[in-house]
Amino acid sequence: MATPGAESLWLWIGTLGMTVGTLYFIGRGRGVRDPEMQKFYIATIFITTIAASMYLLMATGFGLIQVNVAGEPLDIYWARYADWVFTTPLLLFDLALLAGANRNTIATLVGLDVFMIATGVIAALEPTPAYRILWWGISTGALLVLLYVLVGTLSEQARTKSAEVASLFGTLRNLTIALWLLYPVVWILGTEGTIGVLPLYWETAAFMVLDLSAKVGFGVLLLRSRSVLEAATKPT
Ligand code: RET
Repeated sequence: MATPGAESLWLWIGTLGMTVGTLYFIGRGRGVRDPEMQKFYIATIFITTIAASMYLLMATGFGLIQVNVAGEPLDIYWARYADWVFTTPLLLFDLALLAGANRNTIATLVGLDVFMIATGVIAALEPTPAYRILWWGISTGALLVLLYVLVGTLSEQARTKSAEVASLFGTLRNLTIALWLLYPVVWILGTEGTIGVLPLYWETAAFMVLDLSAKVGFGVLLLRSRSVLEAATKPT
């Protein structure tokens, strides 16, 4: 275990933001009785609950380890990956639910997603710089295929839904594409990559802003209107 440095400021802000998001989503979900609609609230509340606890783990230093890369010690926040491996499938589940996706599409998306995070963990722990980049490339490849399924198959399924559902799906899908593509960029520019343009302090800030937008921002947009969620759960 290592001690977090000045970047812990951002980790505490992340913890607070995810906690506030969780409480807000719990508030929004009160009184929702329809089991199909409850799925949106359950998934979204779990997303920020998991993130809040993993941010706390990082802020308190437990979620941090040191690995040796080319003989030099490197600080790795492993708790990020523990967060992402559960929360990114849940975000995709929310999108799939909105689009009325079938089981095969959901399984494909979740499978690609878990593969992406797992190969990202290998990239983070690998001691040889060239192999770190190789695993980053494999993980980024999985992300691109995943986004392709999102734009193709899932968007096609969303088009069978009512106009307002299809429009909310479009907004959330575009937000997801824009934000998710930035993760591998921050990773490779940051301390995990070999270029090292972004110091740990700014890398942590960047991931915190991305995480809050991709989770709390996403959830606020998704749970904003009950009538849209109601329309999404009705067969068309
Ligand atoms: C890693 C490193 C290797 C390459 C790629 C990555 C992608 C990560 C993504 C994370 C998304 C996280 C979200 C969190 C929600 O708050 C693992 C950084 C492709 C896409 C949306």
